[in-house]
Amino acid sequence: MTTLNDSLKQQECDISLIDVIQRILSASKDISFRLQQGALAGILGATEEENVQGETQKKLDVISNDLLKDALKASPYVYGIASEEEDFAVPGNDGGEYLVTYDPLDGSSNIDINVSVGTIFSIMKTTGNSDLAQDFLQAGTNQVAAGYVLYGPSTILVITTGKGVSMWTLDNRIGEFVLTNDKVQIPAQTKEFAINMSNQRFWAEPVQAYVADLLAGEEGPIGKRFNMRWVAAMVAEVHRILTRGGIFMYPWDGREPSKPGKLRLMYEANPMAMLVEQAGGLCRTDSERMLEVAPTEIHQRVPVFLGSKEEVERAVSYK
Ligand code: AFP
Repeated sequence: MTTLNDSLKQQECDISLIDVIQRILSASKDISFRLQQGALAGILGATEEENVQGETQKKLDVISNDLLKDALKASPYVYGIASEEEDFAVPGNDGGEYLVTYDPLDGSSNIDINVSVGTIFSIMKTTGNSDLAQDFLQAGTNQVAAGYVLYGPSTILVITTGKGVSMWTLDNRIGEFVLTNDKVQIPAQTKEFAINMSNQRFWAEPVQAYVADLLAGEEGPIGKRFNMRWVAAMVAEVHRILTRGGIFMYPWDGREPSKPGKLRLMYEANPMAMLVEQAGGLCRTDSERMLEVAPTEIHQRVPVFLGSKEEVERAVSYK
């Protein structure tokens, strides 16, 4: 049986990177266990706190964030950490070489209804910038590894170190991730799209026109009937797309207060972009390749169009 460590070594990852990845996974196994316990663990419901985005934090958001932070801070190889649930970058160890960004529990509003959520992570190298917050502001092309752990009917790790994408299923009997797909590929074409249709009236004209063409089906200019799916957790949408193709969109919209999108570049869009590109798909903002966006702040938001190559090309071609 190929172990994850063997696979990472075959991909020429050094010991320090493997250590960082294994620490993320050990925290994720703990998160997976707590999610499975659900109400039995007394963890559901909101805290009184709000995070930096002004959203109500779920208790398990806070617990997951702390589990990951503690695991990573204990690594001699981690120089700094940035999380959706931390207002500012958190220092790690001075001798460390890696920067880790993560969304500890993406889709957390799904927890109380027992629907899939996940942990998304991205790993880069420090540039040596003495200002830690600035050190993080590197384009997604600098990521050395990215992935997510999806907590669904089974717990699945999806990971890339820049040499393709593999999927690993957590075998709870042995507490290890077991390789279940070593060559994840996204089909170039699709008939499935994902977008929060309730925001339709706020979208910009090109997105209005593109989605109208999708809805027009066989009679429209695209000439095929599309199905729609919306789990409301990016991690689950991306997992569906890595499994059978599709397009996922969270575009800019004109709601007030105006934001450039809902999703965050550094710990949602960039790691997903690396996975999607490594699996043969595309991930773009409305104007550029996601991995080439020059970040201006850790909690920056971006519009996202990702998935099957030909469909993403079509979506962003509307002007
Ligand atoms: P939460 O982690 O706050 O639940 O947000 C999840 C998310 O950022 C992303 O995973 C989804 O794609 C998106 O929100 C769903 O947003 P809607 O609220 O528009 O359904």
